[in-house]
Amino acid sequence: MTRYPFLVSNPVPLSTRVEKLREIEASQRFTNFGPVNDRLQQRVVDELFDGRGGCIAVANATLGLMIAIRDGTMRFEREPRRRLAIVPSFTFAATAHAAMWCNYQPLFCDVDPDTWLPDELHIEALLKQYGERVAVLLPYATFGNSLDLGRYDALAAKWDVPVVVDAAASLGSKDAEGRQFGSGSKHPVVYSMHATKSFAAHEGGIVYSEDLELLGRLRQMSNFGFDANRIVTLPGMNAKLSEVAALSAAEKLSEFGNVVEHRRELVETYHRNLPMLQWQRPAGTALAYQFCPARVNGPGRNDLVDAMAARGVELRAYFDPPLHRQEFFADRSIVPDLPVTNALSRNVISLPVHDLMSVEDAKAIARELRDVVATLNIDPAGAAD
Ligand code: T4K
Repeated sequence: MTRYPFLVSNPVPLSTRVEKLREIEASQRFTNFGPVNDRLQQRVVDELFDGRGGCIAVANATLGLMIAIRDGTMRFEREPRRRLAIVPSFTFAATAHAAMWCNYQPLFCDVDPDTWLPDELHIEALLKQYGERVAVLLPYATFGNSLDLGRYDALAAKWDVPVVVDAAASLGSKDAEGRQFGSGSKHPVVYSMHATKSFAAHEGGIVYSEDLELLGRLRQMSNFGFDANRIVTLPGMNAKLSEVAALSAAEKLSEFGNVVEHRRELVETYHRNLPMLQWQRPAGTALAYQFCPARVNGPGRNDLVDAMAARGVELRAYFDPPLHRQEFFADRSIVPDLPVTNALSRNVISLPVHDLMSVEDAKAIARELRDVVATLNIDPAGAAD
């Protein structure tokens, strides 16, 4: 029996917000940029981004990525050679899918062995090698870690390519200056509010940028490309967030500070109680921790996951297999040598972190894990296999 589930989704229970649901029903405004959406967007900018820049709410982060990629690459529409999107393989399927829906072929880059962020030197080497075939850079802010956006500004300028940031797990993560990761970015930065994220709504996404004109285009693209006269002047789809979904997100925003603080305590408990594991090196000042990833070097990762499951502790291994080892992507992508991704994905585990867990639960899970490591004779601090 599972005593400690990997994840328990915790969106705000809307059954306790009946008055607010009634207001939506009474307004007869259910979607298409209604007042609950407007207020959510304003509050996200004010409360998470200190009033800097702007954002649009979208139905989910995958659609947010798609419209942002489409917008950034529109200037290449008549350049048939520009067909590549540089994407890490150590990410969730959505990053590469978003590029492929926009008709770009993933060109996978490796990650840094310590921060697990996309390796900018490898990206630059790929840009040198593939030059004008590259249409877009799609870095993922791995597990909420902070990308150095200044480096991406420089790459974008030097190679004349747009950048779209996949920051799916980054709401609540702080950059090196202590600001919400993404603050002040001129590129679109896309966050998820999926039920499994620390910022758990039901479904939903936020696209943030300091470039308000860019956001205006994305808003139009999210509504079939209609301009103010309902004439289509941009590529369009339906990526709008409903008013009920926006309510779910707004209610989560009100408690989000406590959510992040609690998750930080759980992860610090793991760090203190499992000193033999290798942790992701934070590049910013804080992470929002959708879960707690760690690296277990030496063979035995799968045995460890199975042994923990037998003790009622559910672990996961995000992201194993990485994208380039999944046939669908492998058949349709360019796969250079990815030594760090290969080693990291073989050794990674994700420890449970969720709002309903206590610090005592994290200690108990750590005890079980120490015991399993000793029983299986795994050397987590050993050399990577
Ligand atoms: N880019 C990146 C890098 C991402 O990680 C994601 C999403 C995206 C883009 C796209 O964002 P969205 O378009 O979704 O806004 C889960 C999430 O479904 C997915 O959103 C997330 N990344 C990914 C990292 O995790 P799965 O396929 O692993 O989910 P699943 O169904 O196995 O659930 C994970 C755990 O959560 C299970 O233990 C069950 C539990 N759970 C799940 C749901 C849906 C619940 O307790 N309640 C629930 O309602 O992808």
